[in-house]
Amino acid sequence: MIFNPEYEAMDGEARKKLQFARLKNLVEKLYADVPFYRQRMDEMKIKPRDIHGLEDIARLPFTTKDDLRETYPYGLLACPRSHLEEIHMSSGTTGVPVVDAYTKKDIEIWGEAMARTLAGAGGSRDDTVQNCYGYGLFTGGLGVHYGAKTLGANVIPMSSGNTQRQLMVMQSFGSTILTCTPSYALYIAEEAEEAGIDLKSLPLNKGCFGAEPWSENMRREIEERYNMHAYDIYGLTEIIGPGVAFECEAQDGLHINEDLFYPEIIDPASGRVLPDGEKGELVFTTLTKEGTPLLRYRTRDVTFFRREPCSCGRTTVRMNRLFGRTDDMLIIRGVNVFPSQIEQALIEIEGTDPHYLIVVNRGATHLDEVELQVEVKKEFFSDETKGLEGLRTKIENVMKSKLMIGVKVKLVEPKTIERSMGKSKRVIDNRTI
Ligand code: DLL
Repeated sequence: MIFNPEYEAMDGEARKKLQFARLKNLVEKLYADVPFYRQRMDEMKIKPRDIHGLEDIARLPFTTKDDLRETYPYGLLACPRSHLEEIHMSSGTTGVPVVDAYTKKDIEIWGEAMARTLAGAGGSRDDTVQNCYGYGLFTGGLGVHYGAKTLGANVIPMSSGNTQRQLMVMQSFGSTILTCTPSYALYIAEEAEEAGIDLKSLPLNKGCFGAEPWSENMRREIEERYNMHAYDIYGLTEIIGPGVAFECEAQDGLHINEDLFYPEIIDPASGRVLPDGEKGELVFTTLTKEGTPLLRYRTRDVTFFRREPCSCGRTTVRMNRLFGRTDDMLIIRGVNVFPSQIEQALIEIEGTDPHYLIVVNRGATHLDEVELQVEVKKEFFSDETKGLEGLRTKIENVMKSKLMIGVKVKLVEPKTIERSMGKSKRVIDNRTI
């Protein structure tokens, strides 16, 4: 079912007109109300009146994660603070705080975008959504929640974790849609198997999975283990959270809600806009947002666009499943982590050298496990084991509080981590997805 055919199945030319009107409005607003954007546009000698067509977007400035960091927390706010209704922040908070501040209308639009997403997977008001994305600052939990409510479905706000209880609820309430990260879906499946629960016999028949990279292999495995259809959903805190793009029942690319988020693919090196079909960095402009609207936000995610008609009847552009990122961001159990954050935290801990290696594995449980190998200063290493154990626990605690993920620390002797003549290799990612 198409949740909102007026916009999702809109005639292409009419949509372009709508996008242009919204873009023009946005640029005027940003120039008038957000000093950061006014300054950028002044520097580039472009005024809102110079925007005559959609293609003129290429003349407007980009916004980057660094810009968000420098303007944290309220520098990009485009409305009075009293108009805000909710604030979210990206999961990897410390190094790169990314804020999304929503007005009442922004939350309504989020609900709409997510209702489209759930409907894309075949969801309707008859469904019971077991929502195991984390509730809180992370956008996954509440994003799905608002979408389910807008759709008129029943939502069980489980949040992630406590797998035994997830299984109990799944059986008792007859959940029909599962929403969580794909790796958590597989983890639940393992636990079910161990507990002798036959997932295939449950009413659960579809799932919306995203927030981390996954593959066709993982899709097949989830579909097989649950006897369900598994759909890829995409979004990011900066733009709205989940609800930016979603797969329909054709499972053939993700439809972008392009009346709400204007998408571009650029060459990450030159910033040049690339034609449809060419792989590059995904860029979004928020077309209706009131709280923290963004102009040409560089997501660092890599994909390409397809515009041929889809069998589902939606006319929106589709993006391919993501190929990866242009930066070194890791997604560990749904939490965004930059190696630089780990480095920053280590520098502050006495007794360690800034030589480290992050090893990421996805074990039999399908959950990400991180081992952080850290070199210990010479004087510390000759110390008694008690001191070393204390240091190890301290690093683990610091990482837990700064990164919000658990890491296993392995202290190693000075000069054991391989030195590099060029760009040092800080991460060994053994996950095969
Ligand atoms: O992960 C929002 C979300 C919640 C999306 C629930 C889908 C479902 P952030 O924590 O800001 O927001 O992380 C955004 O996660 O730039 C991608 O690199 C990655 N990502 C999100 N969805 C997918 C996906 C949420 N379907 C970052 N496939 C993005 C691959 C994804 N990577």
